[in-house]
Amino acid sequence: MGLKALDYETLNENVKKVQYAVRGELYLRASELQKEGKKIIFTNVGNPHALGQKPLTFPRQVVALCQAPFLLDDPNVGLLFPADAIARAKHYLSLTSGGLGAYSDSRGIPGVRKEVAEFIERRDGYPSDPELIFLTDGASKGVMQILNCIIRGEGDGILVPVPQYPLYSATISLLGGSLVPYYLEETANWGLDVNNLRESVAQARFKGITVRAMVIINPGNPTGQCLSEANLREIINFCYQENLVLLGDEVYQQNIYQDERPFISARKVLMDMGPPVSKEVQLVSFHTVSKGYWGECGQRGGYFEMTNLPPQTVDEIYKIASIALSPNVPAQIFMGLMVNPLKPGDISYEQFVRESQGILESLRRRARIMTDGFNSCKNVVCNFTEGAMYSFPQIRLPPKAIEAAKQAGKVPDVFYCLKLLEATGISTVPGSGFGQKEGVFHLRTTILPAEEDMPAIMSSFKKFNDEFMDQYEDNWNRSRM
Ligand code: DCS
Repeated sequence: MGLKALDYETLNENVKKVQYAVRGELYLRASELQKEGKKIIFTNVGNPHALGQKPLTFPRQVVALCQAPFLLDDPNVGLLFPADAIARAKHYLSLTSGGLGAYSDSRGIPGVRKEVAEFIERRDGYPSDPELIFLTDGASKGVMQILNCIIRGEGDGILVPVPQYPLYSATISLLGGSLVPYYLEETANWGLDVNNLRESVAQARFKGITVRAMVIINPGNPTGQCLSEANLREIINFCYQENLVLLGDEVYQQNIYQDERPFISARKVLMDMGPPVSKEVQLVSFHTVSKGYWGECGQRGGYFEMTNLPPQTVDEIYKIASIALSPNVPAQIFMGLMVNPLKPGDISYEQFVRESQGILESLRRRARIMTDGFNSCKNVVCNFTEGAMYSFPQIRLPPKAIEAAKQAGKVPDVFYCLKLLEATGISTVPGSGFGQKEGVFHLRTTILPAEEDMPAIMSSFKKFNDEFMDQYEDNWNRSRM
């Protein structure tokens, strides 16, 4: 008998090439240790509820009622649910064709897409067309759909920031395209220098690659930086000159921990620039219910909005979305609730504000505790987390540690992160999973562990790190004597 299609040897090579470190070697080892009874602090994934964040009450009340519509007929419903949650549940149910158990339109429920368009208009000050908004199962699925439409083969390149969230590298590999890296400047707070972009494009072209699109992650993952308006304008101009589609990953737009650079959307900057740029540059922007103070990762809700795409392309994207029939319907309701939140005067408003502000303010404090903690450690330097959910310290590994890693058959930062995991139970992602400059090492943690646990986590990190450094530096120094 010959090999079968699902025998490993004959699998689609693109599938085998994919690497996704956020759930890679470190995560697998952490899961093993957990099974053996060790206490693991999972800081490898930006998954707030898994680290104890409580869901916001109002959206869960609304979705609970949508899931169990018979409760709406119960005369006692008003004892358990506030009137605004009941009204909102009825509103969303009226938008569905048969409740949460029915497929929706493949682009998402029209009434929810209208709420998204109204949100974008309020945020940016420019009208948005619900017909150009598609709801998706998390932002991930949207990114995959759009990259799928762009990448025709390995001659097609996508500009991706390095370090980057590996959804991009993994999807580009899977689709058989080429990743064209542009480096973020660590010494400039992970800023984006447009000259680096030009250099990257020139190098790719030299190799015969057609650069088709550019990804920005704002605020950045894993780097946490917030792009300034001026920087966004430069990026958009660059896309205009180079004829690139701009993919704006804006899933962390609520997660901002500094006041100098509030979030500004790529779409607003594009519109502010006026014609011809605002009429020419093709932009797709992504958002999610997984992040912000919602953190509803498990619900899998997202959307993308398309700007300056021709109607035939939008139709093709609709056709492809139709193959999967419908995005997850409960998640669409979460998206509606996120973009159309309670207003002052609503019965549940104050509680909602209290809960959401509480989460955001705590995240801001945790961002500070983590950065300060890392910067107090030997051979560790860390930019402040301006936004998103991660801290990305640089770990300056002594040559002896790099040598020891080689001996162990490990990439140096994987070696360090494994030792950290074994010693402290802190499960991180090595910087190599996101890409980094040659010979420079990092790790990524989320800033999500409970605030009261933070001091203990940081001191256990420091103890491990400083001992690790002493161990390998001592050896190094002694061997040089
Ligand atoms: N874009 C970025 C930049 C992300 O960080 C993530 C998730 C996504 C898109 C996709 O999110 P959803 O599909 O849930 O909408 N971040 C992963 C991470 O780095 N840790 O946790 C998940």
